[in-house]
Amino acid sequence: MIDELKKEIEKVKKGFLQEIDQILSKEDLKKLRDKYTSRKNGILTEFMHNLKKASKELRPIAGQTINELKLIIEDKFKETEKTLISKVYGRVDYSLPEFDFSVGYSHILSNILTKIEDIFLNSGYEIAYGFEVESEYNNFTALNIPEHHPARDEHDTFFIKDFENTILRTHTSPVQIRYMNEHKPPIKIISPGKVFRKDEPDATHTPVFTQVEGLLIDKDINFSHLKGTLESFIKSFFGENINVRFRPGYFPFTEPSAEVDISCFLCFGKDQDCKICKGTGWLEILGSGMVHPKVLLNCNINPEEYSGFAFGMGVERIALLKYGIPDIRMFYENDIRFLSQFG
Ligand code: 2NM
Repeated sequence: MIDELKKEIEKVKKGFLQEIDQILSKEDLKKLRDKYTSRKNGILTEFMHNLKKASKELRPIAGQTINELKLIIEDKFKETEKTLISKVYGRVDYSLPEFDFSVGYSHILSNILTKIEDIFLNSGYEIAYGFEVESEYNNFTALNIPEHHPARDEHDTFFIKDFENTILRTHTSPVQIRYMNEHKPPIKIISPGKVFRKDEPDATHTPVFTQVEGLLIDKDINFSHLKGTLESFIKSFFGENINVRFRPGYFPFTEPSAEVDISCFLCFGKDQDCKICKGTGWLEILGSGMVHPKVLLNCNINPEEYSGFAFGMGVERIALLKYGIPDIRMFYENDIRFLSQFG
């Protein structure tokens, strides 16, 4: 008797699972629900009715068996209600909120660097890379930076512990030193990359920042080549309407040396309280000069035969000025609300 009931229930269960698998609409699901659970003539209700006819001994176990079926059927209905939509529309539930499919983009500093590189690549320069860990010789000595120059102080430079004469490069000039040692002129390169200085972070300093330096060596290169090259670069990068000014400067590795300013692209020198030029009308953007003969000699280039110019710029500083960004640290905080504005 109980075995018969179990067989019967197993048959109903199998039939139910097959039926509900075919369901593709809410209407059909409701019909199926009525067929099995309707209080008037649902299959489960009928089982319960028949239970009354069972003997006292059999009733509890029969009731339990029917109940188990009821739970299975109810669970399956609940599950089907949830999955019905995705079943009908393929695998996607169009009622769910959309995924955040935002696509990545390159960092603002990468974009600026790429733009700088493209301008020089289009003028026939090659890109040279070197090492972030360098010798004191390549970073300082070869560049005519004297033994007791403050830049060599351990307060300004990261020394590698337990390694003599080993530091993190403070500029990308050692790339040019290596390149000059390995190549004969003509030389026409830029060297972009990370540089390291032991600065306390503030609105305009981070201990790691990005630099691009350039170097051109050939016969009969003079200061007018430097001027023309940098004016042309600046107009390509900032716009044709920008004016350029060269001021005398000093670097141990160039002679003469010049600081390069551009006219303020925000106020054109007309706003005494200008946020970026502070009313001066000019923004310092580059350091430059004719490569010092001693530097050429250190790299086995004859200064009687060859001359050249070099320049350097900070990528973060250019980005700060270009977009009027108040704090250099914002580039590295990786706050999407900031970075996405340049994406
Ligand atoms: C600057 C400014 C002026 C420079 C010099 C050299 C080298 F290796 F050729 F001597 N590389 N870079 C240089 C010159 C860099 O950065 C503000």
